[in-house]
Amino acid sequence: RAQQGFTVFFTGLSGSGKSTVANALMVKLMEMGGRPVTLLDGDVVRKHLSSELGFSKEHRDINIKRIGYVASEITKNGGIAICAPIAPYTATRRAVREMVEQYGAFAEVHVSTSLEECERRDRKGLYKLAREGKIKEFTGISDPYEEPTNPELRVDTQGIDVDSAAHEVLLTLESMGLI
Ligand code: GGZ
Repeated sequence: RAQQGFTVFFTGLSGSGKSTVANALMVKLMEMGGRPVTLLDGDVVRKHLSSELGFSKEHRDINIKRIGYVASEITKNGGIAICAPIAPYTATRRAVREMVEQYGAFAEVHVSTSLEECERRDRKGLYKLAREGKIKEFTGISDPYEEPTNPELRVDTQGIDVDSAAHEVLLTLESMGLI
């Protein structure tokens, strides 16, 4: 039978490497051909789908559920959805999993790069602003991040390159019988 659709759901702190690994994974999956691949990246979604939302728990939950809904539709139609938001709340991640699993498989990938390392990188200068109190409710600094307890994969981008991290995700998908 035709291969089922699935969703790869990255979660992790700002600057953990979610987007970078998600992009590398997208390229690898596209090269394999077969199914269409759709990337729902955190900041792109915020720009096009959730532009009116802020970072309160309520707004983050709405944002994640929108991403989950789109991913579930893609999965339903046999495609591959790659999501890469922070998604700090366990219950909300579980709700998305349940939405997607009605139609196909769900692989949660915890990009577990430590707060210390994310803050050391501070690629966009946001951690500095958060420390100064200029950005409120910043994940890891002044807002919670609930660590996933049972992700399909955990990958720390400190000490492993992007390509290897994306390869680990591919191996996980292979072991799940999805590719
Ligand atoms: C966390 C924030 C915040 C606050 C702005 N907390 O590194 P970035 O810049 O590009 O990724 C972060 C992005 C997080 O949006 P998400 O939609 O992924 O978050 S959630 O899943 O919680 O809805 C960061 C930027 O937005 N950003 N303010 N207060 N990240």
